[in-house]
Amino acid sequence: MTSRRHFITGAATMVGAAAVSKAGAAGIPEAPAAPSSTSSAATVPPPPPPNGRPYNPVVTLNGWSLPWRMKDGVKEFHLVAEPVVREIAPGMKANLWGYNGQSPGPTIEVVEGDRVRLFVTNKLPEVTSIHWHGQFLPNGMDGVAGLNQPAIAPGKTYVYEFVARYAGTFMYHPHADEMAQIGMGMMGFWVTHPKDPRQHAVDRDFVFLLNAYDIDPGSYTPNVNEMLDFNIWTINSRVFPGTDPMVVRKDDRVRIRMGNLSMTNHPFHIHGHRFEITGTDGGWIPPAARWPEVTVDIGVGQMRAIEFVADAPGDWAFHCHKSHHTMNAMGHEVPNLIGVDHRGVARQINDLVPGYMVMGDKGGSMGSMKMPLPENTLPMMDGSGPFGPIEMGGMFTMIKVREGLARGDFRDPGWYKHPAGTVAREWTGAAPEAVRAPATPAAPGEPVATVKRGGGHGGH
Ligand SMILES: [Cu+2]
Repeated sequence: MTSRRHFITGAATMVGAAAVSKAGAAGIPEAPAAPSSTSSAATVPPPPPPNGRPYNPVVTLNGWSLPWRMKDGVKEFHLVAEPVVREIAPGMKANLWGYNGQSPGPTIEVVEGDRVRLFVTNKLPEVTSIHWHGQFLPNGMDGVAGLNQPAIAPGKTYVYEFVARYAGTFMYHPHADEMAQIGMGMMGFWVTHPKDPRQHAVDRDFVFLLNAYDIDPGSYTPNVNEMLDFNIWTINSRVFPGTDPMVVRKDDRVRIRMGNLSMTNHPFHIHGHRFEITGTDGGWIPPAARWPEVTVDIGVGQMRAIEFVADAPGDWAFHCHKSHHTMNAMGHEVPNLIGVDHRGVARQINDLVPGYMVMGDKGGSMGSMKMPLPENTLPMMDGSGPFGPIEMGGMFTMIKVREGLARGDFRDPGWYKHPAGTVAREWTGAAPEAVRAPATPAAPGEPVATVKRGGGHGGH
């Protein structure tokens, strides 16, 4: 019998995770597929752990947690890297790569001190590997293809094994042909829970990854040679209004853990509350060192855990603060036409192109327009609320705070019913005179619109 010690020593001697032979395949745990069909991306709150040590499970937004098998005290997981179809939002599907039927892959939840064995089967047309971002592990388990192990060839299964040494927030992603594979959606969340479930305890613990794609309007497959100019900004490969809200009970202590595997930073902003940043991918921040914030910038390759008490009932926006990241695929080689009167030009164009519509002269608002779009293309700004168009897309969701929810009830409660007299309203009386800035106003006839051309747009 090969003891675990022998297994690890052997694996390390062979420099990396060992290939599993055909004969040994019977020993591999089954690889559960995402519980929802590929066209659905419902949030699946995980059940309490069926075995192993107890913990408080996390809720993966528009995702799920991977079941495991206990074998001789080892938690065994099976990830299958494979092509998937992900609905980005109703009206758009994308051909992505992911794990076990979904992109991102399922969340892996273990307890501090657990010995974990992860089988990784490659059903992609090219080599892959998995790097366990943030973990302390033997060098040969770190997953950098070529450096720590041979790349996993198509059709092969490798096994990784290590002890989850400390509680915290982690990710996994390929470390082989990363630009293509991460650009195709290969990534997943990893949470190591504390040994003592009372430590870092919260009432609701949400997790999601930030990713981005370059999918041309009318097409289905990301352009993986894109470096910076992505056009679909996603929370777990979903965009608003396809992102599920985070439903919480009033006065719950709430944690949101976010990881960024896109190629730019995302300043995430909460409405109606303030939070403290309590953890990074490096560990927990001591309470005395925590700052109050309403926006947290999540850099490339970083993770942030924020915590707050949800003491304000309502539907609160939670979104990336880069405006173009809360929009869907858009053309942005467009001059600013605000203030430009082009009615005359429109009339002339209409003679040539009936139905031509002037856009942008009063700003970019399009929530009330309905334009024909190419197949498989989402509107730039979308979603409707109780008061009309929300005009958001991309990295936007909501925190819905409600009184009296049952513990573990994550169902969407619908729109918030505002108490009488607490909604901004139209003023119909006489308005007091507005004070103006003392600066000299622009003289009539001076240009007010700035048209910037050329120079690219690499500054995202
Ligand atoms: Cu952003």
